[in-house]
Amino acid sequence: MEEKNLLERFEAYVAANKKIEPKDWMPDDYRKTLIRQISQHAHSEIVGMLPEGNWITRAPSLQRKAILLAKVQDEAGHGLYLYSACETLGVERDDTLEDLHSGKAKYSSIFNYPTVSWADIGAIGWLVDGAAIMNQVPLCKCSYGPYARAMVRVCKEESFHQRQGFQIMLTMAKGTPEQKAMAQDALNRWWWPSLMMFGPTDDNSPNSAKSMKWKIKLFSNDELRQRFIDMTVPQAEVLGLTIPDPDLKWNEERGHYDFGEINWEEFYNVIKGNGPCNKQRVETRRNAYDKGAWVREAAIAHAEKREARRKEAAA
Ligand code: FAQ
Repeated sequence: MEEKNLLERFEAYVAANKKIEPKDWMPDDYRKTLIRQISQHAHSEIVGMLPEGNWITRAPSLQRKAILLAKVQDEAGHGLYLYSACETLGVERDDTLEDLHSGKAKYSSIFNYPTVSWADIGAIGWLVDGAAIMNQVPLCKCSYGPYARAMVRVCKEESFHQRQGFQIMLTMAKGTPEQKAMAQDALNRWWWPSLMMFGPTDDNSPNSAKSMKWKIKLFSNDELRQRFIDMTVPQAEVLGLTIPDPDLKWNEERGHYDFGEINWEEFYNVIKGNGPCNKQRVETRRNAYDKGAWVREAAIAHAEKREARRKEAAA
């Protein structure tokens, strides 16, 4: 079939909300956009393990340690589903990881901020997982089958993570004045970076037009950011904490909260690699990859042995 006809058929398929599968014809740009977004999403999950991993041994009780350990493990799992989804598009996992290690590929800006107190673990679960869910629930209905299916399980786990974060914040906010102050301090530091997770404003989002046309993205960056704010403000009220934005105000006419200006200079600085922890995060990932070489080799040797045994038994 001619390229033009293939494209028309592809677009009609997407318009009818059908899923594109790995062996289906797809425009090169669709494939490239998916590889970019899914690999960056996978990198975000595994880099996202680092700020929280930092607190596993220091969590305040055995139960909190066990919960945090399980959450961080879930994030490793999300990274694995996403790298697998990415591989269905014809790229090698090692190449995508190389892009992370060389600084060519991005990962979410949020994971370049430090976790300085236990309350930060609450704020990450409540705000960062909250923002991740807002962005990712629509991805369960995106046009690419393997990505959409991976997202279903990811979102279920993220909603558990969000609740555990809120529960930590609630315990601290209702605790001693010092604990409440720690929770407020964490909210002050994580609020604005959480809003940046949704990406630049729609006017400054070069990838949105194509991604929305192809139903990779179903809602724009600004739409999802607004939804997140509208959902989170009442939750802060339940906690008795103050969102650090003097311009935050319910707008009856719009039916949404108005909010203050995001510091876009900070955002672009962080995604260029100059945030507080960028260098440390990439260095940690690179070391983990190098030190894990023997595990990958052993896993391959084991798989080869099993395959040889299976063939022998079948012969
Ligand atoms: N950080 O044209 P757009 C999580 C880049 S997972 C860094 O608007 P797009 C789980 C963007 O890549 C969090 N870079 O781009 C967890 C592009 O650069 P490029 C990750 C950002 O793709 C929780 C450029 O700016 N979630 O949190 C950011 O249409 C707790 C222009 O931007 C996903 O990856 C940013 N915040 O929209 C784990 C979800 N924003 O690539 C541990 C899937 C933008 O051309 C603990 N991804 N950029 O060089 C998406 O939905 C989209 O990719 C957006 C960006 C919305 C992130």
